[in-house]
Amino acid sequence: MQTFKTLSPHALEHYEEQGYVVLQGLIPQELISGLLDRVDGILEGRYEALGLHHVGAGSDNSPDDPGRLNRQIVVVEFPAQDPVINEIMSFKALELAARQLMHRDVAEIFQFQAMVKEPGCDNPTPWHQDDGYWKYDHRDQKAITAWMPLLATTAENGTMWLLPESHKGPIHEHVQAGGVSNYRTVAESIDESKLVPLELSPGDVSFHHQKTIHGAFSNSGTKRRVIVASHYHS
Ligand SMILES: O=C(O)CCC(=O)C(=O)O
Repeated sequence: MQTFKTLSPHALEHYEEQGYVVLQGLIPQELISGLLDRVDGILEGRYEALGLHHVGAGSDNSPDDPGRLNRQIVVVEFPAQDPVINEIMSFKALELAARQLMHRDVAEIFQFQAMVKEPGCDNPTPWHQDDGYWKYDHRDQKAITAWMPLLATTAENGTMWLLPESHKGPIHEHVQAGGVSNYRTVAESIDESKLVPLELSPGDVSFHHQKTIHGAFSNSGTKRRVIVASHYHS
């Protein structure tokens, strides 16, 4: 497991230039396996959803909404009442990295989510900027997402793809994805040939900027995709 107090100049520069950076082996494997059991257990009803904000479909605006097939947990209270979710939400190395990447003295977690894409489900995550939802940039606030696979992610199994350097542009206009979805997507089409897949192992963390365009294709592989993400602002 990697521990650190200060990010390397290389990591900081990669984030500044590309709008994201991967830190390998940051989260201990015991916490990863505990979280995987917790996420599956809450979605299957084996564990109680303690004070959780939302458990169920990722987006469920209409019966035609592909977002319905994303099974999701969203927590907006901190500390979280679930002990394992609280452990990742209060994981110090994530907060330290978020602070340094945002160049702020403080990084506060304001949301946690888990998202499952089972093999064969037609449930892409539309291309979006997180700040298309949050609008922190308009208030001169910073925000960052720490995205963490609980199982290995590949280009085939619905990993997240990022558009490098897109954080240097504006907040784009966002519209409802597919016209039926609660998910939002950038209104203009993006150059998919420039997208980069996050092929990561459990324990790795990818941090992305609030303006970096990202999303995911459906899981066309044979292995499950289970990820969690913590969102920090300052
Ligand atoms: O993993 C995904 O499908 C999308 C996650 C996402 O949009 C995020 O963590 O900001």
